[in-house]
Amino acid sequence: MRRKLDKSRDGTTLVIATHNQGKLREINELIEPYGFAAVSVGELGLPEPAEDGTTYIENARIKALAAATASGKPALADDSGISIDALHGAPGIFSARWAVDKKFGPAMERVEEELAWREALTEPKAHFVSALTIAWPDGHMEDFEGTVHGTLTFPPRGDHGFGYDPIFIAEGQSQTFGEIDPSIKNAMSHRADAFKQLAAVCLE
Ligand code: ITT
Repeated sequence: MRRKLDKSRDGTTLVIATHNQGKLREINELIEPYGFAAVSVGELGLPEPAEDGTTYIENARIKALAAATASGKPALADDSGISIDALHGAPGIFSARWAVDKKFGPAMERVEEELAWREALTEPKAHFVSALTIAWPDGHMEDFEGTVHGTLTFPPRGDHGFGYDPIFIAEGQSQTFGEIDPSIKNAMSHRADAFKQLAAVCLE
């Protein structure tokens, strides 16, 4: 049975199981119109579980369940990444790990180098994926996965967003996710796609 968030039972605060401030900002904007306020696992002082799943959904479930169990409240986690066709889907679930010390300048340079080495730098196709999981303290979980397709561009452009946003141009756009207004990204992104599905099932 699918489960909705019920404000009378669950309250109006949703624990967001991320330590990534960019994601937190975007998720906050997505849940706010539904009357929920976010509190992050960082603010609650909860530890980061090991993300040793082999899929986005497995990792989102690990993060959401750990946060729901530790806080006693429903928790929402996002596991996401970018897959590049010419790199056979890499970095994929390892997108965060390509950013050694959380530095995305070198991670985007690595993407460019790997594409150059394969002579695949002409409008390389890529897509972002976001898996969103809501977990309740009793262990019930609901999962959703969203995608946005586009192409990569080098050098990186724009200061908005986070992570790989400065090299990604979504289909139908001419500016990178780093350049466009954040509200436009947040209406068409992989995270927005997953959230639309989540809202249809779990929110009023
Ligand atoms: P949490 O696990 O604490 O949520 P994280 O940054 O480690 O934070 P992930 O393990 O899900 O998150 O790694 C996802 C990486 O994929 C993230 O670090 C970004 O580099 C990239 N990514 C995901 N969504 C993105 C987006 O909307 N724009 C740019 N890069 C994104």
